[in-house]
Amino acid sequence: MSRKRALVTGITGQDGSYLAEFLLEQGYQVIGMVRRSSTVNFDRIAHLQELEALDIVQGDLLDQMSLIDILREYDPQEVYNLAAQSFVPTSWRQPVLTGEFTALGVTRVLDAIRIVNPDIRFYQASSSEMFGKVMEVPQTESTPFYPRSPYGVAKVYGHWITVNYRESYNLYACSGILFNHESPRRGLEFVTHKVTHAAARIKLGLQNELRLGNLEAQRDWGYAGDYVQAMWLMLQQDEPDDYVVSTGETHSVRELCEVAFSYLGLNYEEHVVIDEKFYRPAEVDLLIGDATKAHTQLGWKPSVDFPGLIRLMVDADLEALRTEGYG
Ligand code: NAP
Ligand code: F7E
Repeated sequence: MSRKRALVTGITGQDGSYLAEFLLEQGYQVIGMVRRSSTVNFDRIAHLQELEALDIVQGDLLDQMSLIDILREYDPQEVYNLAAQSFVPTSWRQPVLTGEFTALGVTRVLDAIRIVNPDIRFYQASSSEMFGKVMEVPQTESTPFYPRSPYGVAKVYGHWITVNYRESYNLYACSGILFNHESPRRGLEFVTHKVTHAAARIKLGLQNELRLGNLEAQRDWGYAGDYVQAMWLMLQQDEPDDYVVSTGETHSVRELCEVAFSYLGLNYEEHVVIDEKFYRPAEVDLLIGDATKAHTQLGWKPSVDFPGLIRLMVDADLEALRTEGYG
């Protein structure tokens, strides 16, 4: 029997690497779409690259034909659209580009599916940033959206075009509304990794100060390895639907600093410096998700709690620095 095939856009990102690992473990042939660049940056998937069940192909969310050609050539049964400009502050600096990738890119993938094979099952990486200035606490699948950044606005478009193509063309298309999820593979500009990495460097005497923005912002932080399993589960149901994926707990950036620094026997107040540069033009103050639907219909539950997540990231940062010869 031939393997099931899945196309993953954004395979070089945090989630793409965990999803690829998970799908390969399930026996899939994984087709990873990467955009062309002058230098190859496959750090997160380097350990998978030699596997016969992984094909890396060039394509871009900005280029419709590349998407159509990939679907024609590889004939996947499932497509996971994880590619996006995903850093919120950049979305104010590059709002049009963010809209092209993160919003219209979704339509390009959906159109490619509609044209090549409407039986393909589609997952869209939607975001809790769509809730923005929250209209309800906690947030569920029916909470109205009020995005607070060009990124959030683009994700609202991506969500609704997914729903629209499901309703217009009867596609099996799902939108996963995932709350913040982190890991040692998280980009260093995101606040969790920025804090755990700096705490580890301070512990080893490599720096003394950490400059941050709004310490009072609250997020529902989970572990990326858990969240990619929810993506897959969404595409294994009888009917397509949209799901919130979250832990149901919220913590502030200040608490994040406390947990990371105290784990290393440090006092964050002696190192953290507030820098206006990291404040946003419009902030998302509080996110907390209610994932009851994912629990009951998908049987999905997170396995890593907030302190456990932060400690595993600190441990990984320390380990990486020691491997580089520090400490
Ligand atoms: P990430 O680490 O920033 O990865 C983004 C990926 O998208 C990278 O592989 C990047 O490729 C690729 N990409 C960007 N623009 C592209 C284009 N024009 N064509 C093809 N590929 C392109 O993001 P992540 O944290 O893994 O998140 C995955 C998805 O989930 C994103 O859509 C994000 O917006 C969404 N999301 C994330 C979270 C979270 O907490 N992590 C929560 C909710 C939703 P390069 O390596 O070439 O840059
Ligand atoms: O910020 C505050 C900042 O950049 C979290 C993306 O994956 O999750 C992510 O978006 C909070 C914000 O993530 C700094 O103001 C304080 O309130 O880690 P972040 P995000 O903006 O929540 C969602 C779900 C996505 O979909 C996105 O793609 O932390 N904060 N000081 C800071 N944030 C950063 N980055 N840097 C600071 O120095």
